Amino acid sequence: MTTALTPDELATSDVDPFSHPVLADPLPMHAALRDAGPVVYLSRYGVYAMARYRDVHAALINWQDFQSAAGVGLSNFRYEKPWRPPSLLLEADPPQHDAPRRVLSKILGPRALHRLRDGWFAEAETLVEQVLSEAGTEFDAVAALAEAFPLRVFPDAVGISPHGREHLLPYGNHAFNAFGPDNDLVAKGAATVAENSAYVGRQCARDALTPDGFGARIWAASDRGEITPEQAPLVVRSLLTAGVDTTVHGLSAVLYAFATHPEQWQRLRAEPHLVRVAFDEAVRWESPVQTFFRTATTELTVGAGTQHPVTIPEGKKILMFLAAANRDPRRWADPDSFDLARDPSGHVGFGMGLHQCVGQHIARLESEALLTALARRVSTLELAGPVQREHNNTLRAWRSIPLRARTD
Ligand code: OVM
Repeated sequence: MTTALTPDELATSDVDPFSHPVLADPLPMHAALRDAGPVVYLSRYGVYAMARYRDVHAALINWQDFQSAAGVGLSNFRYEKPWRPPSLLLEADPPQHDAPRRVLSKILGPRALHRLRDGWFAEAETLVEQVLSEAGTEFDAVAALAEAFPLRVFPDAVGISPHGREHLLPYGNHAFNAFGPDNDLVAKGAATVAENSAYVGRQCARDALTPDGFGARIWAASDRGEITPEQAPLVVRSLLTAGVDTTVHGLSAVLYAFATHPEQWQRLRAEPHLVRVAFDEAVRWESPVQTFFRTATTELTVGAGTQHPVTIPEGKKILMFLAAANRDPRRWADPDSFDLARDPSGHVGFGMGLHQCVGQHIARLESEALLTALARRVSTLELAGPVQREHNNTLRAWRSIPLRARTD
């Protein structure tokens, strides 16, 4: 007979996952949390954490026990007012979650993407030509490619105005910081959050959107009664919140991976079909979205049938370390290597289950277009100077990746 560990008996850590030293290099903390047990109590915040692939995966597909509607950040919507009206997708559970999700997954599905494909591949070729001719062989891959490409294609695809787009990245950056504690990173965004939010809010109105973008299609779904007219602007807001910074840091991750793994770049050039696996392997390896919280809907027992099941009280937050799961040696052979020979499918970098990233096909198309254009023109890629991270409570983000790209 085994008995569940109570909070005072279970593995406990006083690490602050949102502190600057950890954000600078989170991998040692990920390993320590995985090794401490299937569930670890984070005493700083009074929350539970999971870092092993098996447990993170199981929790993500169990939306009944691990709810999203109380918020997927540290703050619990049962007790604290959210900083903005909650997302109808991310911060909702069935049944309320389902209609907005169905609408958006159709709009961002394979047929929509097929229409965009040739145009985005041409845009990527134009951008790469422009960077190589104007900047030459040395440039900052974050500004010149990872930010420039999504900003060139995605806001147009949504159908927003060309004016004011400089608010998009700071808004997303703050939204991802806001999932963490009320620390210096959140304070840094506070000065501009009102104007950035007001900008994003204005772009969600029907008359602010071009007639055949994703935004107009969301409003058309409300005309058909698939969602209500009150829901439509919030669904547009999800695209503008979740669709920009994530792809910027995902593209940065894959460019950094190739710059530091020259043999993998040669392999990609020899086998261009590997562009698709390359992006998913980079998302596994880097996990641009590092974490999300869930909330226990009832008292939960994790690891029932194991020697030390853990009880999580009802209403407690549980931090899911997607990044730690994606490098768990219990699941992945040689998890720290970036390797195009691996099958990265099953990674939890886009989440898993009902809430799995609805924009993942868009993200893959962006990277496919950009990497294809680069692989055609660039024979060798290397770092041209020290890289700089941008610390964020949720994102594994970059400020600068100086690259040298040879075209001979
Ligand atoms: C949203 C959303 C969805 C995924 C991530 C995210 C800021 C936001 O629906 O607003 O991060």
